[in-house]
Amino acid sequence: MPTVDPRFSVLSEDFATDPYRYFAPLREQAPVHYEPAIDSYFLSRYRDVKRVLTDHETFTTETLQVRAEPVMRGPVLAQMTGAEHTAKRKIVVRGFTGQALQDQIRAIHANAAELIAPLLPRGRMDLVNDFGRPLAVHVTLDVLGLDKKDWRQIAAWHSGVAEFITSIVLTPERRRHCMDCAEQLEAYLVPVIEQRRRHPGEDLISKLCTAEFDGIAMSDRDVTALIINVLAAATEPADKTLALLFKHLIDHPEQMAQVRQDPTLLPAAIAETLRHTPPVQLVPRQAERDAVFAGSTVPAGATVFCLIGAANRDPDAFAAPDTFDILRTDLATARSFTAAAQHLAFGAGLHQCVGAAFARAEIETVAAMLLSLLDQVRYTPGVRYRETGLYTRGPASLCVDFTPAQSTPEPH
Ligand code: 2IO
Repeated sequence: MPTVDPRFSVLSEDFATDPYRYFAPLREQAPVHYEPAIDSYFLSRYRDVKRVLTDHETFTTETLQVRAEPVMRGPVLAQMTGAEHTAKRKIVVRGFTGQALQDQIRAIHANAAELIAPLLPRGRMDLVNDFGRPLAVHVTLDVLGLDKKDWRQIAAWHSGVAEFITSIVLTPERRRHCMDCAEQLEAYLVPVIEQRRRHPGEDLISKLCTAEFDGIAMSDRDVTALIINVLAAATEPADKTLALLFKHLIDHPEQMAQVRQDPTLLPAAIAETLRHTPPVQLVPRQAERDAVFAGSTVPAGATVFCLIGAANRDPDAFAAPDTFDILRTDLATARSFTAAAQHLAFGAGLHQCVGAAFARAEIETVAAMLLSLLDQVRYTPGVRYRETGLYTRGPASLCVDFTPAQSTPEPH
């Protein structure tokens, strides 16, 4: 096992290549790892991460003012507190549950069927770049009620926004590029919001524009920030989770066979994918007062990063944590997409992901469709597998060969 060298850095090339091999040494030898270049602390133990995410008095989301607000063009939900947060969170939850979610599942199904059709006869595809990524963008645009003919432009602006949020260090040039993307995206959204306020439809933007909770409604700035927030949050992790699920199932043929034989195991496979390889690896917080972890002090005012991937593989929380096992008994599937989730892929506490149920529906719907359409899914020979990203992390590509199944997609 590697030891944590005093020169070890989460900003190093080595860590970026394979962070997972550093998680055990970090948990054991440097549970409070300080990174001088960015004056931040990295926590890796399950109980410490859980504490940071749930002790809202000591650890706030204040850091998003510099890490997110500039490109979100307004305050996002996760920055809000108190009655305002409760009310606006309820509005967003409503937009992702009940009838709204049922409509969204229909859109997911339709988009997936449309995108997979031309790929099927080829017997080969890149699950990330040919399918998962465009799918994530198309679905998100449908949810928001934005025009899919603009999808490449919106996806390009979005990647600038995502780069800003998920970069640990940004050069002034990249920062300028990200800000340009965000400003153009905002300019694109302003007339849309104006139009939805006048003629609301069934889409999420209309709901954000018209909804009220306890007499609290959303300002134009709130709506803009929430649209950009949803765009990033529904796009960034989606293709990664889908590809990681397939990677794990390809790597564990016996579990692939079990899921194919009993599709009701799919949610367990998704939950285990989120535990084993969470697509969002970092969650930032700000310490409002000194806090002691395992004998080390995180000083008041410090930025703290929760290492979600490390926490999810803490042996104090999960047995044989490095093993991918869809049948593990210490990860309850029914709880895995709710506030009672044991894994921390959706965070925890007041700001836990509002899109968890939507995420589950999306990955479940699409994975079920792929499993029924693609037989004998295997790696394309000779293609090297590579993951990228420190903040959001996933396969750069996942090239697979398959045999098209004899069935056609069921109408939904
Ligand atoms: C801007 C990393 C895309 C969220 C943030 C406040 C976004 C917030 C997250 C996830 C995924 C992003 N944070 N979703 O970690 O809404």
